[in-house]
Amino acid sequence: MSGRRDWTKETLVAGVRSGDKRALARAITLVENGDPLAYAVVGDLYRETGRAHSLGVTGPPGVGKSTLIGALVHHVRKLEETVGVISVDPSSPFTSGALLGDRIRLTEHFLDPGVFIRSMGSRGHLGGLSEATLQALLMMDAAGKDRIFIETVGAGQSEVEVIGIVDTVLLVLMPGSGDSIQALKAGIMEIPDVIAVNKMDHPAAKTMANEVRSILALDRDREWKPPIVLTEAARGEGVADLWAKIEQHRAYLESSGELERRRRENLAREVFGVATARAKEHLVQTVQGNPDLRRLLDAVQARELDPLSAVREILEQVFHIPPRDA
Ligand SMILES: Nc1nc2c(ncn2[C@@H]2O[C@H](COP(=O)(O)OP(=O)(O)O)[C@@H](O)[C@H]2O)c(=O)[nH]1
Ligand SMILES: [Mg+2]
Repeated sequence: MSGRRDWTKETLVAGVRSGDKRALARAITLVENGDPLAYAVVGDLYRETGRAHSLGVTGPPGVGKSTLIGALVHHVRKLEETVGVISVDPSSPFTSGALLGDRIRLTEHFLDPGVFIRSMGSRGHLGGLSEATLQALLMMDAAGKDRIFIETVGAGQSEVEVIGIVDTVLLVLMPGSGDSIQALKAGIMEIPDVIAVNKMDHPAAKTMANEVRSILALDRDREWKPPIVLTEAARGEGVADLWAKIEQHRAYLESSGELERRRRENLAREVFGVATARAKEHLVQTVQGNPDLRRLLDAVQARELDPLSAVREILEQVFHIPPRDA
């Protein structure tokens, strides 16, 4: 028997639609490689998406995000819902071969047909990591997963962008993650929808929770008050409570109309983001490949042409954008 199977758009679409793990895995690999076939598959399936609830799980390294996701998957499976997990944490990919202690909770789910777990590499995507992650999310959605969890390390621009595609944002902290507290306080970090203070077995956990509570209290006119839940992910403590809060947020999103508003905003941001990245790529390549345009840059360097005149000329030639001034 041949191990390889030649997928076509039709077999991929049908496979993803039926929830076939191999088709889903293949489709996501194609997305990661920027293969046009992947975009055709997403294009075919897109109308069937929008059913899944997506949860972004963010926070500093080591707070217990992966462990907590494992515990949440366990909990959700008991409720007979299906789950897709996407990890965009390059430092701790979920691999089926991993034997490290903190991955055991997830590896127990690798054989469960109701769970699909996937790491996303941060290889060069024009539209950034969020582009590939969104495509993967859409395919898991089309594959019928009820819940999609996305793990990101809460630092850096690309992680912020990735978190920008989900419905509900869960921030995970632990006693001692003072940087995140500062970031929340300074307004650098968007207020998440739900906060878990993990490692509640640590003596300083309650103090930490109180500190977060006092920061959130400053923000009185927010309609949705982000709940704070103490958890011990490694033992599953507080996980049912955390899930109840995530569910409350989802219900709030639906009843308030916020879900539609948020998705519209997220998708528009994504479309503009990817379009901007593509336009930039086109600009760079066109200028590099065109001696006349390159000469404009030389002329700027030689002080024969001012920078904005060069801009005007380049935009006109590359994008047919007419000069602004009459
Ligand atoms: N004491 C304690 N350790 C935990 C808890 N949750 C996770 N850990 C441990 O913290 C470490 C980091 O966990 P991990 O899930 O990989 O964190 P991530 O980097 O945020 O994904 C691992 O050694 C976990 O076993 C907890 O509730 N209590
Ligand atoms: Mg992790």
